[in-house]
Amino acid sequence: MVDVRSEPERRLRAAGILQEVSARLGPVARVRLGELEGEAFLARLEQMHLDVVEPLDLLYGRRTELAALVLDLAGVVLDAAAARPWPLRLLDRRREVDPGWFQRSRMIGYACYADRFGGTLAGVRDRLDYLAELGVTYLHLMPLLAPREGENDGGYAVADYEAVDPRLGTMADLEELAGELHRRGVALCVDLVLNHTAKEHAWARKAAAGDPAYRDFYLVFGDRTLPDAYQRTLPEVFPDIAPGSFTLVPEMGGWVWTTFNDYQWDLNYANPAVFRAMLRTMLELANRGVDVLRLDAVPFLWKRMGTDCQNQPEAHLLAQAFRALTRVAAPGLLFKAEAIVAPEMLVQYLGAHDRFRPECDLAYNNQLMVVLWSSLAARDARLAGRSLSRLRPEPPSTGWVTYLRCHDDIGWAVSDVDAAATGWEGFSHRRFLNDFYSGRHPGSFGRGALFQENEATGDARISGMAASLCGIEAALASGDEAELDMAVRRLETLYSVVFSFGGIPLLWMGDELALRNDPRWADDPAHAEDNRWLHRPPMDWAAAGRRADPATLEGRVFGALRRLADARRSQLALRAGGETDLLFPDDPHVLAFRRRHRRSAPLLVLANFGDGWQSVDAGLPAAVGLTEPEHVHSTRGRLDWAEGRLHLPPWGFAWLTNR
Ligand code: OTU
Repeated sequence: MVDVRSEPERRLRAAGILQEVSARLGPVARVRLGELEGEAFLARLEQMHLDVVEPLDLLYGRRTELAALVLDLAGVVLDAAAARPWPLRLLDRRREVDPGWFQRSRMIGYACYADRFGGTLAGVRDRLDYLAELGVTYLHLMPLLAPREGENDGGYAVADYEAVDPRLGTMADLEELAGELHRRGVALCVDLVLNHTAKEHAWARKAAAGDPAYRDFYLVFGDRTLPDAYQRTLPEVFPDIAPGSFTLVPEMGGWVWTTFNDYQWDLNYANPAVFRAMLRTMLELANRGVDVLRLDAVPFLWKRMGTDCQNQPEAHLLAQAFRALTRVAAPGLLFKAEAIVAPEMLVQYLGAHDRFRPECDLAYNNQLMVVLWSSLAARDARLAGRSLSRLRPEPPSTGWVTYLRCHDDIGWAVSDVDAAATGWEGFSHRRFLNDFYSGRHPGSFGRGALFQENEATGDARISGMAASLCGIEAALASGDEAELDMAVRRLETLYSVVFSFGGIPLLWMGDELALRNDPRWADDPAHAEDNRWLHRPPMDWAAAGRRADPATLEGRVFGALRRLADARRSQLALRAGGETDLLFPDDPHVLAFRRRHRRSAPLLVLANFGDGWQSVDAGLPAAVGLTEPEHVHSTRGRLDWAEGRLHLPPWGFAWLTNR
């Protein structure tokens, strides 16, 4: 990005442009929104000049007349503000007064496919009492907009952003569900697949029919020269099912950029018309009652020759401009970044750049997820401590989404540097993890499967449900009760970290019942090529029926997660916006960190990844400010102090606070 203007110059120009736009739009806004709301709308617009005009200038300033673009987009936003239903405006009002609403320790997330959980959107609504039992306040429904027919990458190939998948219901059903969730104090998160559309989307069809305006919505190359040049530095996301990043499409007269599957065409964000169209889509969903947009594959939005075409500065500028503009109409809307990237690049999606630039409010903490599984297999928490301590802190107005499993595979984002500092070799450790979780390692309790093994690089990722990866599946198969106890403990301890690291913990559907891999995952021919369906089983409502019985596996796991949720709610230190400090105890099996928030007592979390009793120096709590350590929650419901040490049972955890 070469920009000849200096930053102060750009700022002045930005402020000037927004003043002008605001003056032109002002009278209309006051009429359409009323005096009070019109004034608030204009104030938001003007306040955001740094977040809107600057990014747009850098993105499109050389291609279009900036003032006209801003005026046009502000008009799109005003239309959305005028169409915003009253109940949502009331929510906005609350959230503007209380911008930390999503950071509270009462926030507990749950992610599922609507069809696999409840059949339809109406079916999901009928199951909300179940989620209430778990204390869920944040519901992420996997892609639910109309996808292409047949293979659609789990809904990540959208054919129509304006319609709900007809098998799930209608937009009216979505509105009704959102309304019911809001009455229950639950926020709704929905996927926005913005990097690509299905090749069946109307934009793609028009492009293929020769409409030049729509052709410019995609990235098309007449011959292989540029694709080959790009491909030299592009990693393959699906080397096995969709090798390469370009697809020859005769109707388009060339090669179309397809980062993921060949039916998913990447959008051309260098074209402001694409930005405008996606902005409208976002506002439309916000006005249906969606509270959080999960920005799918956001690192991929901008391409640059000679790079891996991920995490480019422009991808951040796009997210910043989208956020600022959508907020003007829907101040209660949040963005969640789905950026499964190297740890040093992650916090940038939360706005941590050279200066804070509001970007996404939430981001998946992929690093935590990866090192939890790494610690479990290695029975060693040192790598986890080291790499998590290197994670730059998230800006105080944002938060992590912490999780153990999701619908995707686990990619071993373990840096060679962190591995070396632990005395391991990065590549062999990643290979060990693949062997361990695919069950090939001698004595392994993991029952997952390799995903996208890359012959050329030796890389692979892992598919599998948490219960299968942590040993529950293996223990059930062998009928070994003691081993089952240990496996349940592993699951509980992993989640004890997810629930206490800070941010919103997100449960993946089925983990609360220890659901295992779906043995019938390949039955659907549209899924057979993609073993991520192993860990996307249909909800087992019969198993859920046993959740109140502590003598059953389901009862034990469900009860454990409920207790974690209850304990979490009582701890102010767990709200997002606080700080997580990694500690380095004298036992390599124990992961230890302190969670702090300026309004509360600290919380000390200890998790034992060893298969025997382990201990930390009894002075550790005092050393981090817990002079009168008090038990909050733990595997055994009490703290075991002996001989100057605090002892943790095999695979056990403990939460302590200061009396
Ligand atoms: C996402 O994942 C979704 O979560 C996947 O289910 C989709 O297949 C994919 O996008 C395409 O829509 O590479 O292996 O840094 O890691 O966007 C999964 C982000 C992926 C990428 C992520 C992507």
